[in-house]
Amino acid sequence: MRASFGLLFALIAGCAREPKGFVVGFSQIGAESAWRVAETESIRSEAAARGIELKLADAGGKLESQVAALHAFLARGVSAVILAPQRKDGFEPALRELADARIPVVVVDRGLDCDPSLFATLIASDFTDEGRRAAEWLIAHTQGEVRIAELEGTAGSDPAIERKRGFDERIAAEPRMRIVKSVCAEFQLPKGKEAMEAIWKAEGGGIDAVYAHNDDMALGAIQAIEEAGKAPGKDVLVVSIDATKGAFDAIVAGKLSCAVECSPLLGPAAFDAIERLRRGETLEKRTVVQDRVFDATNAAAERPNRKY
Ligand code: GYE
Repeated sequence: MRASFGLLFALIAGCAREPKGFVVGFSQIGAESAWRVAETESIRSEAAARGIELKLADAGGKLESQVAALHAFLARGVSAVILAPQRKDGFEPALRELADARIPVVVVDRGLDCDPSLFATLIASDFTDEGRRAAEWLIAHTQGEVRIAELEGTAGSDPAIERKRGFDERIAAEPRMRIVKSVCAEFQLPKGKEAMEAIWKAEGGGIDAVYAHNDDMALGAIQAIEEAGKAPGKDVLVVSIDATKGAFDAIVAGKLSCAVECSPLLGPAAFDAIERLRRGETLEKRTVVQDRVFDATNAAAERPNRKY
């Protein structure tokens, strides 16, 4: 049934909706991190460059608001939807309504646990692999016992689940490495700092490394480590994921040890997908964004090229 999805969409977009103009609704989670701000900007600027009207709904970090935004897009009869889902669950009923109304959905940034016929494609990084690569960096750059504090992203979100899985998988083979505490800090800098302060206190400073699911939480942890009178990057190694400009600066300053890249610049790929649906093409279900790893060996050279 979904094979004809693109064609149907092309027909509908071509007849009924075209006179009103081509309007894309973008349901964004919020602005909890530098990564997400960059993603919003990428989608906004790409729509503008293509002359496509974008309706941006920022859910302020609330799942209910994201679902409400999907219902509002449905009521308005937008031509297509871009969805960056906060959690893996909770979206299926709204997606079914959009599918029934033949409004195609391009999922970006994070994956979903739902009937895959309810969205046209998913464009996102391989979060499990990001977690593995962060663990591999720590394994390669430490010796002896390593007591790790883990700062987790939003509970129930694809990147938090998979980054944990990938990291755990790799360190399971290294008995000298042990996660002593995992705390959810919701991908936010102030919460990362608070969580690190609490862990430091509870463990009496017995932490050798921090694994943060994103840069913002790592930058918060770095502040907490400094306030505890220790040197991040030396006394306590910090590794994270995203590789934002802030992370690059921290690597160059010697405070962040490693940042696994996760690109938020998803606007071009998202609108390419929409244009292809518009032409009646059927899309591959999954596009994996390719990421690199940065540390003191390559960060300074790459810093001037960073776009986020
Ligand atoms: O790593 C983090 C953000 O969903 C991949 O969400 C994204 C993650 C990103 O807030 O910084």
